[in-house]
Amino acid sequence: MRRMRGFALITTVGLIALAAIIALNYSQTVRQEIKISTFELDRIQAREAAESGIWTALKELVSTQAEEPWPTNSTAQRVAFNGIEIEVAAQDLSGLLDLNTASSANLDTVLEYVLDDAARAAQIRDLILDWRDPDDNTQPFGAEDSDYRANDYAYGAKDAAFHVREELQLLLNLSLDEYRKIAPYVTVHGQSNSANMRVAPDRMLNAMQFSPTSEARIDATPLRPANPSPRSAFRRRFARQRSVYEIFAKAKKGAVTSNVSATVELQSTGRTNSLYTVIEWRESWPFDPTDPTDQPKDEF
Ligand SMILES: [Ca+2]
Ligand SMILES: [Ca+2]
Repeated sequence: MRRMRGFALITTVGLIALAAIIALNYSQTVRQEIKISTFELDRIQAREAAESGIWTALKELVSTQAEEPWPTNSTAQRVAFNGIEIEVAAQDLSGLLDLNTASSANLDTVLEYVLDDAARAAQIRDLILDWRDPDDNTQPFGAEDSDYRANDYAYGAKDAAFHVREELQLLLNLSLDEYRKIAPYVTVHGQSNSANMRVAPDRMLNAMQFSPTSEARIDATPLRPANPSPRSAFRRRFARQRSVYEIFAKAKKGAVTSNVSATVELQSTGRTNSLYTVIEWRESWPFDPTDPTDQPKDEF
């Protein structure tokens, strides 16, 4: 009888211990889930805030009533959404160098500044020219179909316009590091042989201003009059053939940082009843637009 009681006691103690272990595990799991939920909530709120930053900038860009139009040279602006501070920078893409229309001299200027290597700059300049020109005649340091074939590439020179900035990475032997250095200076939406210095970001001003070979001339006219008229600002903004902007927004919530970027074209005619078209939307930044240096970031 005593032995049976002893056995029952051991069993009971064992069961209590097991229950305690299960309860402990359960509470740890709950704590873990709460932590994950908080992180997930922060992630959602940060993303929502960053997206609202894009729409805020877009609203400013299309607004005809703005007393002080937003800077479009990548100068960071701060706005808030649901108590979350957002950093937003808009870049008029005529302020960057167009891969399709940039003159050979201007490509050279920017590439030499960015790479700090005149010989390599000349090579990449010629690779760009051969990629976009329709002929099969190789530039002195460039590459056409036969050169790509000789290097075991499955494709040749495109002989047509760059469609996106990232296409640069397809050029013969162009490294990822070189691409990351060049990317912040170039676009496919500039539509000019040079960069518009009045809306160029600081890094582009540095690249163009300090080069003796630069073809760019700084226009001394201020970007806008001291007391801007919204109507004239509107007309000026839409006077160009196309107005394309790249907008960057960053929002932080808790331990989460959300970066969103968008390329948008503002419409000048009523063909589509829409004031803008989103050309690209990214859940990341291709580079830090507010960084005045040309050092690439790791979080590409
Ligand atoms: Ca060629
Ligand atoms: Ca070609």
